[in-house]
Amino acid sequence: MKGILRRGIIGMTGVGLACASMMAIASPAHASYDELYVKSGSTILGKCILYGDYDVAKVADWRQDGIGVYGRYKLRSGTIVDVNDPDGAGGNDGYKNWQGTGNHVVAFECVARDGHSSGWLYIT
Ligand SMILES: [Ca+2]
Repeated sequence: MKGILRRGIIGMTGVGLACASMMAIASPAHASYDELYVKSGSTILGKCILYGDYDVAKVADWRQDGIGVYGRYKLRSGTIVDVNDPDGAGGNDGYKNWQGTGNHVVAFECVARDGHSSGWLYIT
């Protein structure tokens, strides 16, 4: 009786592990969300986001001040791509998608065209 109970518990643990590994396969391999703000003092000039599997970029200029904001995204291939939002807080966010290209972002920074920068964030 004791032996059967113990086997039952061990069996359940095995099922639990199988479920956990199946869930890991079902979910995206590198689901990500990282954001950077570019600021002038305490004023936020814009925001740059990386999401998807480190392969979707979105850039938003927060202030209609005549100065655009761009995200500078460095890809695994070594190519650097600037994703631009010209100016203003309107709905024209910069957007770039590398899904299905086999490429993804390894580092990015958020830059205002007056020279302010968030500094680089390296994806590890
Ligand atoms: Ca602006």
